[in-house]
Amino acid sequence: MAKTKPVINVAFVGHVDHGKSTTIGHLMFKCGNLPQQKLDKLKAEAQKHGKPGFEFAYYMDRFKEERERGVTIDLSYEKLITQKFEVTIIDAPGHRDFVKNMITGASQADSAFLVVAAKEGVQPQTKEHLWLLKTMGVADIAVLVNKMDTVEYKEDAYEKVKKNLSELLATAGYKPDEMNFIPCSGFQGENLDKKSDKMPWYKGPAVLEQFDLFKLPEKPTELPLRMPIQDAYEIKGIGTVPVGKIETGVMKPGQKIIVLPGRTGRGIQGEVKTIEMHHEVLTMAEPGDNVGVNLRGIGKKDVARGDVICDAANPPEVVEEFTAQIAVINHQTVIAKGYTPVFHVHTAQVPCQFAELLSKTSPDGKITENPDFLKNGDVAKVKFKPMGNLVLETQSVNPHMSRFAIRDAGATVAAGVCIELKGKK
Ligand SMILES: Nc1nc2c(ncn2[C@@H]2O[C@H](COP(=O)(O)OP(=O)(O)OP(=O)(O)O)[C@@H](O)[C@H]2O)c(=O)[nH]1
Ligand SMILES: [Mg+2]
Repeated sequence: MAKTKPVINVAFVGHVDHGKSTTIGHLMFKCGNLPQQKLDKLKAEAQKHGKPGFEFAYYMDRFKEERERGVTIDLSYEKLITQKFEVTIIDAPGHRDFVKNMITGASQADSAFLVVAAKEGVQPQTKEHLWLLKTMGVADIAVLVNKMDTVEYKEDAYEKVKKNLSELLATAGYKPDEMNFIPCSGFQGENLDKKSDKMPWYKGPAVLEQFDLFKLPEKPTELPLRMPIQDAYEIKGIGTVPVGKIETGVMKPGQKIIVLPGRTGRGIQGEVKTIEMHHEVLTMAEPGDNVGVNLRGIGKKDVARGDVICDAANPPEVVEEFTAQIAVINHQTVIAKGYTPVFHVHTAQVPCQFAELLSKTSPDGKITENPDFLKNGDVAKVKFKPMGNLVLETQSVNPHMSRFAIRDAGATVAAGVCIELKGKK
């Protein structure tokens, strides 16, 4: 079936418990995608687990452990048709233990809602997620000031959060003046599908309207096919089905592809058999499409999260070493040569060593060549050596495949972009 509306991927991110899943679930209910009967069942289940109030979140939190604990652990996806778009909503976990899943979600997003609870305001993962959005190239974001019911829908509470967030957004390089800050109550259902009469002081869009205000993402169709694999399923009667978002290029049935780095590090050749999105068969998929593909010649053991499906005629290199520009966001002490944290690149997670510190600019503007160490606030040029097989491209060749986040001991230490690389022989 042909697609009727342009597709955008919108992630909900932000600190744990600020109401991302609840807001999505309630919006789905308002839009008729979650029937009353099913909601009643979810409500009963939430009661049973001693989690009253989690019924809307349960719509997105589908795993047993997520429901028992009342936290989102992995990403979940939901389709919503708006006036302008076919939206894939990506519900990300806020808990700090699951930031790596949030990064995968951010790597798939075109736009995002940063969700902040009105009373709690800016919290650690509000900041961390914002930096990660920036790193993963999500330029178009709106803020949801949620749980407005807990502050009696008062304008001054909203203004306070807006002010704090604006400062944070500006430091991360966003333009808060050009962004929407939407007050809502995900739980009470205020300002979700239509403007709330509880907040007459608010003149901006409701959440549903904001989807249509996001910019239609550019589609880099002229670049070669790159589809980072988010997961690979084995489906009875069909075979191996990798799923993920197409970053660049187009994919068509019959196309020759190579999956890189693959298990061997040298890639594995195959051919696209069929492409599906939301259970519909596509004759062509484009950048931004979140698809499942059946590949001829490729089995479940050949592919995993972090591999990239590439145009066989124009494959990227598996990286021997690379130079990148990084910003150090959050490190306990100092970073020196030899440090080997985990790099999150598209959907891949590979340890890379800081092989050479080439130069740095400190927050005061001072430039140091060959510095001995890096610390928070420094922007640096560094040569890295991957400790495994990794596909990455330079910003000039393919910006969509050039960004990464560096994580260590459960925190995002730095973020960066690849500017030069040397491939493996
Ligand atoms: N009062 C009030 N409570 C809310 C609102 N939105 C969510 N909650 C409650 O906040 C708790 C957490 O909601 P979730 O939707 O699971 O939060 P989340 O941001 O998805 O959490 P993680 O995915 O684990 O990061 C639940 O008890 C919800 O009922 C709201 O608008 N008002
Ligand atoms: Mg959640």
